[in-house]
Amino acid sequence: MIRAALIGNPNVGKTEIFNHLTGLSQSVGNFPGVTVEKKAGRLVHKGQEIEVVDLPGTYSLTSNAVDELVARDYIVLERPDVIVDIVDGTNLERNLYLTLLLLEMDANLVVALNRWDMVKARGLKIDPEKLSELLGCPVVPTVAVTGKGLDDLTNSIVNAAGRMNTKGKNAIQYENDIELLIKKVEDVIRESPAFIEKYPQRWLAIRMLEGDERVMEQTRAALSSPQIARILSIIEAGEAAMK
Ligand SMILES: Nc1nc2c(ncn2[C@@H]2O[C@H](COP(=O)(O)OP(=O)(O)OP(=O)(O)O)[C@@H](O)[C@H]2O)c(=O)[nH]1
Ligand SMILES: [Mg+2]
Repeated sequence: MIRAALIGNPNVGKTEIFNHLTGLSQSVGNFPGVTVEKKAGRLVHKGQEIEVVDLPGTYSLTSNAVDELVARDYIVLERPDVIVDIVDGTNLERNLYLTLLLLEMDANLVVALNRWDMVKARGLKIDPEKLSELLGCPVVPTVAVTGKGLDDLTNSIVNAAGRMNTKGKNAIQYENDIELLIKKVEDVIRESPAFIEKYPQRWLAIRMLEGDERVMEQTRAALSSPQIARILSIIEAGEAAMK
């Protein structure tokens, strides 16, 4: 069975897509924040069973906001095989922030370029193929309300699951000195196999360098004091170098 999760900013059409795919009916609303709990459903596509999870809307994965944690925890802890990032095509720039965060996590990503009907109606110029090239993942135009593009989307999910284990692909590379810091932090984290079994190590390292409070808390719980001291000194050295 393929496990796929639908993630995206609030009010972009995730639940509408979930309902079409699974035949279930979660409530859809014309305002953000309708989905507060994750919900799972199933479908069979060309003989392949797929479990789809509909997540509450989220703008980022670094935030400490409680309502964003459901989505973040699901993705980080449950590690679905494929993450389907539903993007509102009429609000592309804002939506792509989350897409970049997902790429940074080495997520096995498929992007649904939703509200394609409105993109067309407004005469917006978006080239899905070009976008796919830039992001390094499939981009499928969809119209959630009519179901247009959802068959293509499901095909892309199955294909993405087939090329699972893109780990280490690191779609986003930072400048050399930052990459070096990430590597140093990773070296420390790797000493605790239980910790990195739970979380992707590169993702953890980047969050620590970014000063993510929740990740630091979890780090303090998982690592020894000398290890934490080493990480803090890498962060400090990095901050000093960046000034
Ligand atoms: N025209 C058009 N409207 C859409 C499309 N997709 C979704 N909508 C509408 O957008 C609104 C939000 O859809 P939802 O499926 O509830 O969005 P969501 O992403 O689940 O929202 P949250 O759970 O609040 O994060 C609904 O009124 C949908 O009918 C689309 O492709 N085209
Ligand atoms: Mg929803």
